[in-house]
Amino acid sequence: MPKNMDVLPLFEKSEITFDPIPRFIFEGHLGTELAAGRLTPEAAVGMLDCMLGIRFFEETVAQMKAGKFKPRPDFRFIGATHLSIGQEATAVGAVSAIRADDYITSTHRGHGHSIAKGFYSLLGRTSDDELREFIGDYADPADYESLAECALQVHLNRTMAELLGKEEGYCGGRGGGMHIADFHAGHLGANAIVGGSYAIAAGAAMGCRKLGLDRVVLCFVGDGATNNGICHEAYNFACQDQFEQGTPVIFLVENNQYGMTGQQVGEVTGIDDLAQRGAGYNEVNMHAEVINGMDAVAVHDAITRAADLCRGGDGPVLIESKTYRYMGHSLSDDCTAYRSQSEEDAWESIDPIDHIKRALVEHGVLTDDDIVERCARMNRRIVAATTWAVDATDPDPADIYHGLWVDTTSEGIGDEGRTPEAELVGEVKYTRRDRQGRILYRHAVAEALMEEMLRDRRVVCYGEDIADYGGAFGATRGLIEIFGRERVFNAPISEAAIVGTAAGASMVGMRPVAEIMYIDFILMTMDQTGNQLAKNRYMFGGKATLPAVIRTTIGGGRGYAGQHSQSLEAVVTMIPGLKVVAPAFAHDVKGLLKAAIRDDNPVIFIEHQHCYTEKGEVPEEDYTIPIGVANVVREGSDATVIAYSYMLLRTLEAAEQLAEEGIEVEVVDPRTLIPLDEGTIAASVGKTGRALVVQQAPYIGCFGEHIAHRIMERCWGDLQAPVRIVAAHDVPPPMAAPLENENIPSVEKIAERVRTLVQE
Ligand SMILES: Cc1ncc(C[n+]2csc(CCOP(=O)(O)OP(=O)(O)O)c2C)c(N)n1
Ligand SMILES: [Mg+2]
Repeated sequence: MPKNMDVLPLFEKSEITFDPIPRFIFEGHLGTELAAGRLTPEAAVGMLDCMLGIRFFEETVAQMKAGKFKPRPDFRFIGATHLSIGQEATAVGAVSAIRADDYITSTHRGHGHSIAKGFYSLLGRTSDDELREFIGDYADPADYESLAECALQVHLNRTMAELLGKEEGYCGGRGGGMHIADFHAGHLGANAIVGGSYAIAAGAAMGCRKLGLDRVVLCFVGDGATNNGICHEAYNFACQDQFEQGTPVIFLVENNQYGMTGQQVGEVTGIDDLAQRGAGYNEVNMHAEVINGMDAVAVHDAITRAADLCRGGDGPVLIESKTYRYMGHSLSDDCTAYRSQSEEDAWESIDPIDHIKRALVEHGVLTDDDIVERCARMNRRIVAATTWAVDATDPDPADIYHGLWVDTTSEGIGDEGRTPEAELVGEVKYTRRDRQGRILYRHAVAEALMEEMLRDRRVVCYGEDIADYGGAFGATRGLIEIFGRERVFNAPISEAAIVGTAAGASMVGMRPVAEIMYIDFILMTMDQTGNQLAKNRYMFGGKATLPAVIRTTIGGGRGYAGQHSQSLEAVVTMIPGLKVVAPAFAHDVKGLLKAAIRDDNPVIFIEHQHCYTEKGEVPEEDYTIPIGVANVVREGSDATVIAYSYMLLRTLEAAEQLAEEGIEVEVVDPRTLIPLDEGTIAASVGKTGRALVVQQAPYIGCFGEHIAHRIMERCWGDLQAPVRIVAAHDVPPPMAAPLENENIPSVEKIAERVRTLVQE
């Protein structure tokens, strides 16, 4: 399907121009907002309360760190102490301007974001039932003057409990303060990887739009994060022209002037305002603007307008909020090495809390006495929350696996999830079978995708060149003709954003299938794959569900050398939280890909470029193959060979040769590496007493070592020889044919290794 426009060679003299990017255009104040009805007096008081909550909460963290929390003087705080004192107006002004059902992503300096999102989501819960549901068993409403007051206390208690690593914390103490998430409140998670949440937010926003949810994602990031590659990938991803209805994400850069110590202006960037970056990504400068982050009312104004733009289909929006952290990067940093007293004084003289207090009195909303009373009250809440959290339950070490995997799937979705006929842009077509009912492995991949996209509207496919072109290996060919560009689209060459957006989209209810062309490029995605996709469920106490599939390929044997021929499965198998599947046959690839798409855990699905052109019998019907179940492909009694992906095909050829010599090899295909079906492998080795693992990756640190080790642990008494491994050499894949042939295990090498094994 050709694209909608031709790109013609037009070389007329002209210049590229940018519209100006506004700075500090808000000229109002609390009075103007109250008069215009853009803020109610209650909302303004809520801003003060929420800012006080953040400040007292963080001051209490500092007290605990110093062993000076009076009610529990012996308690020693462990964990990170990135305080946002000074920045409260940005968190509160922004979160108060979005809806309770909107989402946020946050940072390592995220206490303020969490407190504010929970606070405002409770304000959005108006019914008693909703409040009671939130309170649960965490408190007795009878002890409080109102349900709302009780719910607020529970929110503060559970936030502090998470910082202290307690079971009652929002994430059961698995994440702590740097990885707190609160799914009641649409808080998709704080991120201790600087910039880590950029693509999660863009993906969540894309997901909201595709799911027809009228929601906005507010992505908090620091100034330091804007210099990380993922920032640029995420800005571009969110701005793509092909997303005609925009991406409803607000990137809110909290510019507190420093990374850890690197100064944004004059040192680690070449620009004075990070909003300027918006000009690089779309024709409207991402609606970028610079705002006064020390004034909650100004922040509220900007984010209200930004959310309106997003909901109206004009997102994304980039807002730079100028602010300042009063304390060090963490409590172990006293700041004197890199910033001056006069600079600190200048910012502290425009303190956001003093500012709103003055404004509330000036505009007759509160009296000085009211403010004293509100401060005392919030202080009592924070002391109560901290005492409660210190006394809360330590997680039981026996529960260490809690939250790693989810055991649900989308099996039961039924007809309501189906793609309506009217949404199809072309005819549903199966690949024509040959006389033996066979099709190519790559056709089986496409067929699995087609069936799952029909079955479940939430499934979308994207990746580099996967749309009109059908992917570098033709495995997605034909899908765009059936589902159109809304469901099958090309991604920019932004591997990290491809994986990160898939993670984010899956967290809001999509079931994305994203493609990374070669597994070599997965190294470009390592933060998104290893720190985000893999960990978000566990770190968030088992609350997040990430039903995303990352399809990728292994190749080799074509002279593509070091960066296009690796077998990097061990890079993903070593990260807990990812399922890893590597089928060799057309029948398996279809059944397993369908199972992977239905699985509610993230799956790295590894196809093999040499298998794409192999034929197999594949039924033209809906079937799945369970993840985590190995297949005894050939029975034998003399030795067990465990091989997966393309190495399985070579092993089967070797087994044929060996059979002619009278050596009967049992061949086991694990099909899934994580979870590994150790039982089937152990049963086979128990029978044959000898095991050889064959794989295409280099020897050191390979997944085959893990298989070999598990065999030794489980089958020690039955083994008649050491478990052996046939692997590539410990070199990057070389280009020259003789070297590459030497490197990738050949049929002859496998057969020879079995011959010696059976004699050991
Ligand atoms: C990818 C990554 N690099 C470095 C760090 C170490 N680190 C933690 S916070 C931080 C500074 C981040 O600066 P910024 O984004 O401006 O946020 P701020 O701390 O100012 O809130 C650094 C360098 C990290 N956590 N992640
Ligand atoms: Mg910073």
